[in-house]
Formats: sequence, C-alpha cells, structure tokens
Amino acid sequence: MASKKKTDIALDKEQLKASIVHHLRSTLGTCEEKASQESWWKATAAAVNEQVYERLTRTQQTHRKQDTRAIHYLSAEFLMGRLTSNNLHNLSLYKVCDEALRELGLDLADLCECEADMALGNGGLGRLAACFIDSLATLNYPAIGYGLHYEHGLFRQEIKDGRQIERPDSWREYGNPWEICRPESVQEIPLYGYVETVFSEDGSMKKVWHAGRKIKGVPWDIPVVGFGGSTVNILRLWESRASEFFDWDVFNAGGYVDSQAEKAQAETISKVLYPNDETEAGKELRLIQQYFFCACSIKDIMRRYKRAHGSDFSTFASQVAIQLNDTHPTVAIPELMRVLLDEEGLNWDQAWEICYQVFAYTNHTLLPEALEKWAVYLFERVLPRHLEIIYEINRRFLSEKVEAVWPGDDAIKAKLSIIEEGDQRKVRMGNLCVIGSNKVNGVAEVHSRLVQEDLFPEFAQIWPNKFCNVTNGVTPRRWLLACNPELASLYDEVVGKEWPLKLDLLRGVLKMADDKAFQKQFMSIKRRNKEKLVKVIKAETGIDVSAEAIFDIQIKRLHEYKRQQLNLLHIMALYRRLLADPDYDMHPRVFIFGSKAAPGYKLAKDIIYAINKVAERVNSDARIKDKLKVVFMPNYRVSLAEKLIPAADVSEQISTAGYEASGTGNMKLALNGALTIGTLDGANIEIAEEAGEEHCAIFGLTVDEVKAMKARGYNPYDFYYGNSEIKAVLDWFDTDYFTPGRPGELSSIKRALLEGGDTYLALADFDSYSEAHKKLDAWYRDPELWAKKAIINSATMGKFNSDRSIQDYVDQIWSLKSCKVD
Ligand code: 26Y
Repeated sequence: MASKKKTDIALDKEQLKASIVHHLRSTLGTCEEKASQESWWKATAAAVNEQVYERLTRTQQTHRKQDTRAIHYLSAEFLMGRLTSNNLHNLSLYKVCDEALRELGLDLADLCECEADMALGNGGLGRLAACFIDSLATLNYPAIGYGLHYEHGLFRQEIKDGRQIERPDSWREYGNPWEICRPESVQEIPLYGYVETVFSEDGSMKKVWHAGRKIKGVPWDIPVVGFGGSTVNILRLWESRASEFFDWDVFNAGGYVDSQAEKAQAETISKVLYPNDETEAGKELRLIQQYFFCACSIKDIMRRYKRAHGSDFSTFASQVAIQLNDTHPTVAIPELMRVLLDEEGLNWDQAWEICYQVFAYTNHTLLPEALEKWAVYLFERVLPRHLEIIYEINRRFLSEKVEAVWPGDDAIKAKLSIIEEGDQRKVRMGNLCVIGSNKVNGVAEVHSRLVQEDLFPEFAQIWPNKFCNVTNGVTPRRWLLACNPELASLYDEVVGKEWPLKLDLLRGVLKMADDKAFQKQFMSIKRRNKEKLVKVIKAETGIDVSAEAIFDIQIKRLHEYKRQQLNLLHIMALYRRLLADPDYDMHPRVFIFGSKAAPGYKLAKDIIYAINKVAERVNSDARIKDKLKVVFMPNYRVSLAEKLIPAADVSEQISTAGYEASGTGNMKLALNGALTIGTLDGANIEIAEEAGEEHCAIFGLTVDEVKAMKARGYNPYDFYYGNSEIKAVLDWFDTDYFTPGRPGELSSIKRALLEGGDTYLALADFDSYSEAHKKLDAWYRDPELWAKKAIINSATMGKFNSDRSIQDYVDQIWSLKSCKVD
C-alpha cells in the first residue's frame, strides 16, 4: 500500500499518535510517563499545527499568485474562545484524534479543557468578528483579521458573597500553541509631537509630522482554519513594545525620561482590553490602542500592496477592501489619507477617492452612550496630523455635500459636522465613518432601518444608496457541529453531512417534526445535554438542579436594555405565587443566568447581586418543593456558552424593542432547539419569521409602540400602582427578605424602575412577559407539542449561518472572488 503523504488531510490514527508522541518528546521536552494533561494538549496542538501550517503556506502562495481583492477586517475585538476542537473539526480530524488519544490513554475533551479561552472581546461584536473570519476562510475568500494582541482579555469573573469580583485574565501565561510571532513584519508607529509645514522651492507645500515618540508593533498570527481545511487565513494581532527610537528634540522639554518607564508605557498600549461594552469612556489610552492597531494594519496592507504593485496606486482600491467593525477602528480613515498624502505624494482628490472606495462601516448599536466621541484637545495632542486631515474632510463635506442639499442651513451643518461644538469640542467618529465609507450597514433588518431613519437620516438623504443591511449570523461549525455532537450526528443521518456548509439543508428535518420516534430521539439528546449541564452547575456553583425541569437561559452581557431585571422580576413573581399557593400549577423551572457587568456599571453589578441573593433564598426554600431554581453561572465566556446552549429549553431574548441591534445568542440557542421568549427586536424578528411566530413566545411592545409610549410620557408608577403583583415584587426589594438583617441592599433596582423612570420599560412589558411564560409552560407540558416546536426552531435557522452573512457582505459591499486553494 502506498504510504500517505504527511500533509494529506486523511491523516490516519497511527500517524497522528506518532506525531503527538513525537511532539511530546521533542517540542514539549517531556515523555509519556510524566507528561501533564497540559503537555499532552500542547503536543496535540503541535501535531495539528503541522497540518495547519502546510495549508497556511499553500493559501498564502495561492492568494499571492491570484492577486485578487482581499478583505481586511479591522476590529478592536476578536472573541475567539478555544481553538483546539474547532481546528480539529475544521480539518476533519476530530474523530481520528479522539481515537488516537484514547489509545494513548487520554481523553480529547479533557485535554480541550486545558486551553484558556482567547477572550479578546466583550461580547456580541467580538464574537461576530470571530464567526466572520471562520466563514471567510470556509468560503475561500482572501481575508485577514486585524486587531490587538491584548495581554489580558476580558476579566475573569468571580462571585464572592453574591457580588462580581474582577480578576485579571491571563490567557497566554504559559504559552499558547495557536499563535506565531512574526518579527519580520514589525512596524513602527508614531504618536504625539507636532506638524511642520514645509514649502519647497517650486512653491508646493508639504506636511511633516514630527512624532514625539514611536511604538513598535509586533504581529502575532493566529491561523484561521476554514471548514474543510483548504483555506487557512490569518488573524493578525498587534502587540506594542518600546521602540529604540526616541526623539529628544521634541521630548527634551520634559527633561530626562526614565527608560524603563518609557518601556512600560509602550507596553501598556496592548496590555488590557477595555471591559466596557456599549459605554464609551473617552480614555486617552483607548484612543492610542485604536490608532496603534489601525496604523500597524494600514502599514501592513501598504507593504503587501507595494510588494505586488510598486508605487502605482491606481489599482489600490480594486485590491483592498477594509471593513470597520463599529467605529472603534475609524482612525484608519485619516491614517490611510495621511499615508497617501504625506508619504506617497498623492493629491487630496486621488487619496480621498481611494479611501472612499476602500472603507465600509458596520454599525452595531444605536445607544447614545456607545457612540464614540473623542475630545478635540486629546486628538490634537496624540494625533495632530490626523486632526488636520479630519478638519479638511469635514470642511469639504460641509461646503460641498451639505451645502448642495441644504444651502445656508447652519443648524443642519452643526448636526452633521464631524466636530461637535460646545464647551468641549469633540470628534464624532460615527459621522467620520459615514462620510469616509462607501457602504454603511446595520446588523439586522429592523436595526438597519433605524440606522437610516433615526441615527443618520440626513446622511441617508445625501447618499441613499450608501446604507444597507447585513443580518448577522453564527458559524454552525462551532455552534452546532462542535458544541452539540449528538444533535449534529442525528442531522447527518437525516439530511446528510453537508449541512455545516449549507445550513438551509436543515429544513430537510422539518418533515420529521411530527414523527414521534424522531421527537423522542431529539428530546433525549436535549435531555443528555441537560444532564451534562447539571454536573457543570453542581461543580461550578454547588447548586443541585434536575434535568426534569425546564432550563430557561439568559446569557449575555449585563445591561439595563437587555433587561435581566425583567427576568428577575418575573422569577420573584413566580416565587410569590408559589408561596401564596404551594400547588400553583407550573412545571419545575430552572432559570440560568450567565453575564458579566462592566466594572464601572454600578446598577448592572447590583442586578448580579440581586440575582444571586434571590437565588440563595429561592434555592433553599423547601416550601416550593424544587419547582423553582435560580442559578447564576460565574465567568460567562465562549467555552461556557458551548456547554449552556445545547442544554437550553428556553432562550431569553427580552430587550426593549429598538435597543438590541441584532443579538447572536438568540440564533445559537434556537439552532440548538431552544424556544425563544422574546420581544420583536433585532434578529428576533427574523428568527420568528423563519421559525413561524407560533413557535416562539413573542411578547411586549413593538419598536413603534415603544417610541409612542415614550413620546406620550411613560410613567412607571402607572404600572406600580396599577398592578398589585408588580407593586409587591418591587416593594420586596426594600425588605431584608433576600438579604437577612440588611434591608435596602437591593433597593437600587426598585429605584431605577420607579424614580429612575424605568428607561427600558420593564414594567410596561411585565404583564405580557408573564403571559408569554405561561404559554411556554403550557406547551412544555405537552411533550410532543414541545418537541415539534423545538425541532422546527432548530431546522429553520439556516438563514443565520455566518456564511450567508459573509456572502451578503461580498455581494453588497466587498466584491471578492472566491479563491480555491488546492
Ligand atoms: C465604545 C466602546 C465602549 C464599545 C465597546 C464595545 C461600544 C460597543 C461595544 C460592543 C458592542 C456590541 O457588542 N454590540 C453588539 O453587536 C452584536 C453583533 O452585531 C449585536 O448582535 C448586538 O445586538 C450588539 O449589542
């Protein structure tokens, strides 16, 4: 028999075993007898990397040869999670590796637990970027992700006495086998200093930025293995280091600067991810982070372009597309302008034409507190040349575009200006993004409508064709194939093995939705997933729950608009009903939360505390006979989501309509057979369209009703005095029922809902939410009805494949050609 080449995809078990043992000895420097689980995991990763690197090289050769347009996805966050099982699945090596390790006396799933999550993101936006680069590689598109190599990702959450404590996350403390340092591609980035205007003899004028200091950008590459394994793209993350360069002319005024302090300052830039999600703080270090990774990335893009095309920029825009993941990388626009004008000698019109064709912007939020604005004085100090360029972009925009549509209208100029006037002048990054991009998209149908109608209406009037929608998606490889292997193989049997690429094929399961035997199979998989979660809950929290109960799950960042407090109010109402009537008719329910609060978001932290205090009281109350349990799972993260999602019966998607741009957890939960209890917000609307509204528990005010209620003047006291259950529950917060001996510890929640005005209309939606829960309860008691609905939900989620989202970006925005790697 001909021996297989080492790089063949069909690496067999014996080869893999040999390779793992080889790496254990020669890469990890240990041996079978004394190796730790951690060493075995790293040896396995090293064996897998032989496959990955080979494909990476081939991909890069192919992309260089074909030289077609590539997408550069700029994002301050990439929430990658763990990579081992994902890479094995995408290389079709999971099964063979599982068997190989078993013969070595090891368990692959256990080894995977050695890996720390790569938590280089806060939540939805960061995880979306991770799903997107998976899909780009899977669809064989030339693509590169650019971001920051944070030394510490999102904080690790501990719960002490019910309260959130933040601990540093050290994901690479003992090395990470999936990253490759690339010293050959280091960049130097200028900061601070001043701009000199230089006139040459021919009368022309040039701007020269004399930097106050320079920072070194060191790239770390994470291979991104597409499903099927033929394309391996990279995620390039920049780490900051001190540079040898130091401009004494500029800095001398400050006197002697200690060189160690200098080094520490430089390294601070990529030290830590800002843990704020949707609340902008305007910190200098964050602006520097943004500029640092954008400038490194633009330099990298330039270097690669010039290698292929020299200094002829006429084809730059047809070769390069740059997507801005929210406004965080906006400074890439004036940076590319600066490079083209000051370094490459193009004139303004040439440079602007290129920028405009290259950039596109995705908006992820309408919340005013998330819209980035930087103080002009800060910009001027850190990036003086960029501020000049922004002023010129603004001057031309106002005098050419705005003046043409609204001649002489200063009010509208003030509104659309990139500069916000006032006590403290500010740079509005959203306006800059819209002006500098050829396309602007929202992330779900309703959100994209609101981006055009409410957030940027005048811009949409100037450029009606600039605005579009790309509904979010999630990768079915991680979020079904890898996290729910039993359901995945059931689907293999029914619709074949192609569904991880063509998720619409799952509609082939619909014909089985009424089949009793299939329903049994489907629900027994759910049952086993729940039983696994029961053990995890016990291990993590000490709480005993039964897999008999309905598992009702809300997992997402903690924010008032996401309304974890509404969920809590309802739990307290159920508890009250059970105390009043021990025979209150309900199927046992376990409410499970997973959520991190921004460290400075006081009320969000109070809500976590309240959930934990209510949980303690409810879980230890023998009177309610285990009909109600409440679990707060600490340290919610990607790898925990992978355990929670396959075990969910009910998916809580209960944001105030108009506030959740899309949501992506909603898609993952439905795909794994959970029924949605949700408002008509974000992608919930499209989920209900796909599954059929009758298979979801939709409740609450619509976007238009929310607007109307707010316009009329919403008064939460109407609901407090008008609904005795709401009143009783809110008053409970003031007692010491949940915090014995310490009354008032939970009062801030009541205050926010009454005196605070209940900004997110939790009280207005309470009744309809409670009714929706009763409907779910009734459905659950009819096992066949429930199974049918769960199957239909899962089978109709094909639209929410991130491959479809990427294809939408390609068709509407990027115009890329797929580039098959042999
Ligand atoms: C300005 C800074 C503090 C900031 C940092 C992170 C602002 C926003 C964010 C994160 C936003 C985010 O994650 N948005 C979510 O994006 C998802 C992907 O599009 C959506 O599904 C989700 O609805 C939206 O909240």
